[in-house]
Amino acid sequence: MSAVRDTTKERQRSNRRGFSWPWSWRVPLFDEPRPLIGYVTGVLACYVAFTGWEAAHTPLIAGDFSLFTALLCCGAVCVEASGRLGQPTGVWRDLLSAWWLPVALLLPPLYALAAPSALGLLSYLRVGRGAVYRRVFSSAALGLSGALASALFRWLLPAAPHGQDVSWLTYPGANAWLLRPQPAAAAIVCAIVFGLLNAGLVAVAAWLVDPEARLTDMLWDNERMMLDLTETCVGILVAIACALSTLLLVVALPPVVLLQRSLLHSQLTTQARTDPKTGVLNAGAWQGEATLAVDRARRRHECLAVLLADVDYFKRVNDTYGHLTGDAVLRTLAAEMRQQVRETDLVGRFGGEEFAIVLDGTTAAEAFLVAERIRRGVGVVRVLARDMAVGVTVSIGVAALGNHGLDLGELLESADQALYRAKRAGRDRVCLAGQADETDPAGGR
Ligand code: GH3
Ligand code: MG
Ligand code: MG
Repeated sequence: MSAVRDTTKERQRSNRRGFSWPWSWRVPLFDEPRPLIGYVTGVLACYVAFTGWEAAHTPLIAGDFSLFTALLCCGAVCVEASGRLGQPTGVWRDLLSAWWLPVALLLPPLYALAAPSALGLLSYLRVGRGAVYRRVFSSAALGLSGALASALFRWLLPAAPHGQDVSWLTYPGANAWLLRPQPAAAAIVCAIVFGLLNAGLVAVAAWLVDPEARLTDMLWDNERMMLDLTETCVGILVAIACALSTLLLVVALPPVVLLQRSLLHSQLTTQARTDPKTGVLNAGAWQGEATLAVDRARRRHECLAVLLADVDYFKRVNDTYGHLTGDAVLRTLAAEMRQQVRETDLVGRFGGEEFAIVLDGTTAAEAFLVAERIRRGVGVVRVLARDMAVGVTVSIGVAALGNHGLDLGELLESADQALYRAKRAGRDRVCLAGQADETDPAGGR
């Protein structure tokens, strides 16, 4: 305990001087769950051992080294060009694999091991700091995946003419053999292996941080699959350009930089619209989206409903189990609400422990049933705290466009009044706006 406190003090002192001492880096990793510490250490040990072995067995050749430097410079331009936009917090994606893949396919595994560490260090110094062990781990995971893809490529094509001391400016390029059908097919297979290995290594680490989450959910996510596919395709195209002539990197660089910047921009935009605690829309973003949805429904004479949900006796949860457990409960509730509605419905955090939902194309009666489903779903989810399962209930007010209001403001007011009635009637229930308690379709329950 005292060691942790001392190191934290040291970190505070060193931060004041604007410099972070290496020994303060150990704190975040050693605060993590033991299985994660073991896993990260194991991956790093494999990385070091593989790098040592490759360094001892790879002849250093001028042509290889120049190509490696050219690809690293392109990656560095990408880091610099996107760095000015800032960096999203938490897990975020970049398109740097566009440069790892050519390194893995065109050069021996040693270079694939070294490239992510070199650019990872640059990105750490130039863009953002964050937890060092995460950066080191992701560089090691990328390096190992790239090196294994590179070794596989060489195993599939034993005649691959690598390791010749060629001028890297020659045309047709020293690696033009890669464009023949068989090597091209092998390159695509290795690119897929590279992507899968890296995703697998990272997903296991994420699962060890949050064992409640399903490993398959971490691996199969539509958005992530699209990004992985784009990254792999861009990487293959850059490798092909590079195989023709390294000079073509000048042509490949601008579109990759632009893609990288737009990817980062979209992640920053999503983050600015998301409530960090619960992962649903924040109040401002919800308000904006909800106003558009209500206006659209009114123009098209379509139905739409708004739900306002408030957690019952939430203060007691905080008072009994602490605010961190309260936060975990809010996160779980938000996930449950998201799961109970369609992808297109808008779920937002309206206030502290209040959530608002817009249901497109939904009548008052249908919205009431959805609200009931949410109420029941929330009633059965539990969060573990001090070995106890903490559960809460919600009260929900429902208002429908046309029946209870003509714009978002009126709908929210009606839903709020219905919510107030639900609270007064005993909580853990749904009330429809404009109805007396006894006439609620569910009979107040
Ligand atoms: P009621 O059934 O009448 O809604 O009772 P309640 O205790 O939920 O209502 P009240 O408005 O008195 O308390 C809301 C509590 O929600 C108080 C506040 O500390 C807590 N809260 C608001 N935002 C957060 C948050 O982000 N995290 C945590 N842990 N608690 C929060
Ligand atoms: Mg409440
Ligand atoms: Mg409240």
